[in-house]
Amino acid sequence: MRPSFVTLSIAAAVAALPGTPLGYERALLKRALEQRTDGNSSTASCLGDVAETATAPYTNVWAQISAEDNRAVWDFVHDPALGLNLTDPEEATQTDNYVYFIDTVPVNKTDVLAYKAGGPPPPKYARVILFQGGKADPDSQEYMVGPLPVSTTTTIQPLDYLYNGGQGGRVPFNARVFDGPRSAATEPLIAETMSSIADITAALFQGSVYYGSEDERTNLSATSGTPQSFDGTQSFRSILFRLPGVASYLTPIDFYLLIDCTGTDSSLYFLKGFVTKERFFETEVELRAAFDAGELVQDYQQTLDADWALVNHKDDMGQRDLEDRFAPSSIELGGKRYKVDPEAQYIEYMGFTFYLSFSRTTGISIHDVKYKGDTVLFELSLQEALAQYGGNQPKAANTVYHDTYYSLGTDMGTLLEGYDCPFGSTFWNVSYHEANTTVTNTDSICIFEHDMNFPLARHRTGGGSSDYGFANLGVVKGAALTVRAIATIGNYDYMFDYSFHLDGSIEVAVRASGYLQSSPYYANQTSWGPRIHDATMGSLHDHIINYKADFDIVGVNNSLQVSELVVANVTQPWFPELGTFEQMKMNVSYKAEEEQFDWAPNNQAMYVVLNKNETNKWDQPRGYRIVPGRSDIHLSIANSPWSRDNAAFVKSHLAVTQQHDNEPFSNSIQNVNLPWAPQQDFAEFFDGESVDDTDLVVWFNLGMHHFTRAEDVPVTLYSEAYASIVFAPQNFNDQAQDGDLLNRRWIVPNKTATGEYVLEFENYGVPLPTCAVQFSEPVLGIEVDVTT
Ligand SMILES: *[C@@H]1O[C@H](CO)[C@@H](O)[C@H](O)[C@H]1NC(C)=O
Ligand SMILES: *[C@@H]1O[C@H](CO)[C@@H](O)[C@H](O)[C@H]1NC(C)=O
Ligand SMILES: *[C@@H]1O[C@H](CO)[C@@H](O)[C@H](O)[C@H]1NC(C)=O
Ligand SMILES: *[C@@H]1O[C@H](CO)[C@@H](O)[C@H](O)[C@H]1NC(C)=O
Ligand SMILES: *[C@@H]1O[C@H](CO)[C@@H](O)[C@H](O)[C@H]1NC(C)=O
Ligand SMILES: *[C@@H]1O[C@H](CO)[C@@H](O)[C@H](O)[C@H]1NC(C)=O
Ligand SMILES: *[C@@H]1O[C@H](CO)[C@@H](O)[C@H](O)[C@H]1NC(C)=O
Ligand SMILES: *[C@@H]1O[C@H](CO)[C@@H](O)[C@H](O)[C@H]1NC(C)=O
Ligand SMILES: *[C@@H]1O[C@H](CO)[C@@H](O)[C@H](O)[C@H]1NC(C)=O
Ligand SMILES: *[C@@H]1O[C@H](CO)[C@@H](O)[C@H](O)[C@H]1NC(C)=O
Ligand SMILES: *[C@@H]1O[C@H](CO)[C@@H](O)[C@H](O)[C@H]1NC(C)=O
Ligand SMILES: *[C@@H]1O[C@H](CO)[C@@H](O)[C@H](O)[C@H]1NC(C)=O
Ligand SMILES: [Cu+2]
Repeated sequence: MRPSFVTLSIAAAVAALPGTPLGYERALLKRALEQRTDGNSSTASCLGDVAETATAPYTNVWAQISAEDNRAVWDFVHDPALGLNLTDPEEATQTDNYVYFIDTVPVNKTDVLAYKAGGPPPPKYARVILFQGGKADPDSQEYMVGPLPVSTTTTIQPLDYLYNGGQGGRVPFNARVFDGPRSAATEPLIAETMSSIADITAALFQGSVYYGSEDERTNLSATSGTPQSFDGTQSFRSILFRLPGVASYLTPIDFYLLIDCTGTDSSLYFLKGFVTKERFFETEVELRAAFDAGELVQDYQQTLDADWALVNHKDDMGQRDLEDRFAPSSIELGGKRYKVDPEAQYIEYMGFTFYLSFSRTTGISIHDVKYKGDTVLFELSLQEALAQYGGNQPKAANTVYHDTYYSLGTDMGTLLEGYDCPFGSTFWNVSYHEANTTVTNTDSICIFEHDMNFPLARHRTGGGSSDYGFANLGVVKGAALTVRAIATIGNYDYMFDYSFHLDGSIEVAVRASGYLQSSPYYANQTSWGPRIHDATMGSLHDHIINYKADFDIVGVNNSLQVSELVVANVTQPWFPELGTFEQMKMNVSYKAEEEQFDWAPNNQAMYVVLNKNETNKWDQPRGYRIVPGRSDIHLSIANSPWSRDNAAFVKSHLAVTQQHDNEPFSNSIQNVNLPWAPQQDFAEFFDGESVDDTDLVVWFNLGMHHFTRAEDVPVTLYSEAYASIVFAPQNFNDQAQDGDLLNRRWIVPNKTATGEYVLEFENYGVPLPTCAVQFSEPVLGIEVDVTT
């Protein structure tokens, strides 16, 4: 498409409104028009400007290790003298030792606080995951290499202290990530088995055959989810076949292959059986007998052309009236009102200051959030995006995703200006290390201030002896700054938003779009979702997105106050006729110990993280309330074998723990294949420690119970698959923090000498802007290898 240019003129829009100023709304508009000419209107383009530069007060200590450090660490671990016996991952098989990835060891809070108090910068360490299939007892082991930069004092040691499962950073081979080499090792068995029954699959599924993923005749694709082990002593794949193509997630066929792939010797792998039509066949002989008896004829056939599953315009759906016009867009008309330090990934906005960091496993995190100079949060970060499915078939039943297992951060991709984020947003890259190179995903974080489309505050005081029927009207504009990234993890596009509001509140939101992981359609599986296409069913599942909020309300030592609304029977002497009557009141208490807990029924409790020793002008402890938003849920199932002991973090709405340097994460990235013997067990965090007047961490879940529907085709919609939470000041200040905002109007009817009333508008020196907005068709960035 050719670039298109649109010029938008506020003045023209206002001038076009007809009528004389009779009612006060019209008077407002007339005045708005007049204000254009009497203020300091900007004539600059409203889009072209870049954010002004801020200077971060200190180094971003949460930043990843640099490309140079990554290369040096790569060389360090590959030094033959170290004896790790590493193979190039590009050429490795599962029986070799090789680097899985190099990332950054989370910096200890203790060291950060010491640094901020004038101490030395925290030491930097690389986190190196080695897959050691070449060892006698094959495994995956994490190491920490540092301090960096690599020098003669650099050492390598097991990175065990992050994990409480008993084996530290070690994961047995059978539970380690099922990467390319492991997948390749199972391919001969799959190809051999499926080739042998090619006549059956061809007859049942419109000629579909599987002779191996690389074979030219193959026109089925094989997929299996996680877990692929229960406790690391066994390994298996529950494989679902699909018609290949861009929308294969929506074109599954009713055929499953179950294999055992325990250990590193692929000659020992074996067939566990086949499933189709909800029947299990342990051997090919049994399958063939049923086939020959005509029992496997399929009731529904998958579509061969999957155009229906693409997110393009559907010509056959017609067109809506006026939909050929460009849709409304949020633009920063007055110029950018935030400052950034791109080097330090530091942002200043309307009293807020904070840092960003990025990791290949968890994406973006927020650090050291201050509001008007006082600390609110030490860290706000994604921990895990979990999804668990259900169905009377092996693939859905055997699917629990932990998306950090797929290095969720590396899936944060380029955002389309004007569509994914407003025109004029600030775009930042994300980078991560891949072997000895560093990959950059361009424009994968966007930062923008946007209209809330509702005022932050307003009041029209009635009465007043004027023709206008009111004494005064005050309205404050509503705006917020959002930091956004979208990670496309296989089928799903998770949108992560962190929004900073003018009143000091902070909102966390997550949305999901993208393809359902669907099932072949079974007419009698109505308990697991509806039919959504010819041969496709939407599979019921839960998404639970786990976050960490390390509050430091004006200092590290905080408490979690619970104000429960209770009903009390009271008597009041001035109402003798009532005798005893019910009233509601607050029962205020503090969480004493570490605990996992749920939102109170009917949301009849307020949770506030506060500092008992820091009070506002009214002697109230300063705090932030945890305000439930939309869809704050936990996992529906507590005792599933697929998520039994490795997912405690998604089994309550909320949790509070004492902060510890060795408990930075609720989950581990290889936990998904260890549901019965977790590497990291969040439940172990709750060992009776105090959370009263100490450094505490709140963990919370957002998510969706995904009741699938026809409207999930072609993709799930962000409008509905949406969850949020808000942290709002609770006596943190002496009053609402809108009094210092100039973006407001104060309107008072004033009696002139002739006895008429005119509306006097106060604009506090912020007149309406005039600007020409020139849009250009957005361009998509690319991934580049930075070989510095
Ligand atoms: C090094 O690893 C290879 C597999 O990659 C293995 O065959 C070899 O025995 C190992 N060498 C030593 C000394 O462990
Ligand atoms: C798959 O390929 C076979 C030939 O190998 C062909 O006969 C059949 O029509 C194809 N099926 C589909 C679904 O494309
Ligand atoms: C993002 O990466 C591209 C490609 O390396 C580079 O040209 C651009 O300047 C980077 N953007 C920022 C904001 O650093
Ligand atoms: C990265 O590693 C590969 C394989 O070990 C090597 O061939 C290449 O030269 C290395 N590149 C850099 C930039 O170090
Ligand atoms: C659906 O019907 C089939 C055939 O009667 C049966 O084998 C299967 O168990 C049924 N599934 C469910 C979930 O009821
Ligand atoms: C608050 O003050 C008390 C008494 O002075 C002290 O024991 C406690 O450690 C203080 N707590 C914090 C969070 O400063
Ligand atoms: C209040 O007293 C009434 C009458 O005794 C009783 O029915 C009711 O349950 C009481 N309510 C509460 C909250 O105790
Ligand atoms: C008030 O809360 C405390 C702590 O949760 C609880 O033990 C007590 O029973 C509650 N009292 C009422 C009247 O609900
Ligand atoms: C962080 O703290 C833990 C627990 O005290 C300690 O074992 C570890 O060595 C520290 N890590 C770094 C990088 O200093
Ligand atoms: C925080 O509380 C701990 C006890 O839980 C105390 O040792 C420490 O000194 C306190 N820190 C501050 C900054 O008040
Ligand atoms: C109200 O009108 C009077 C008379 O025109 C004028 O002197 C005064 O400044 C006006 N007040 C305001 C608040 O504009
Ligand atoms: C216009 O800007 C100047 C300089 O910034 C300022 O002194 C003046 O008050 C402004 N006028 C209005 C009407 O805002
Ligand atoms: Cu979903």
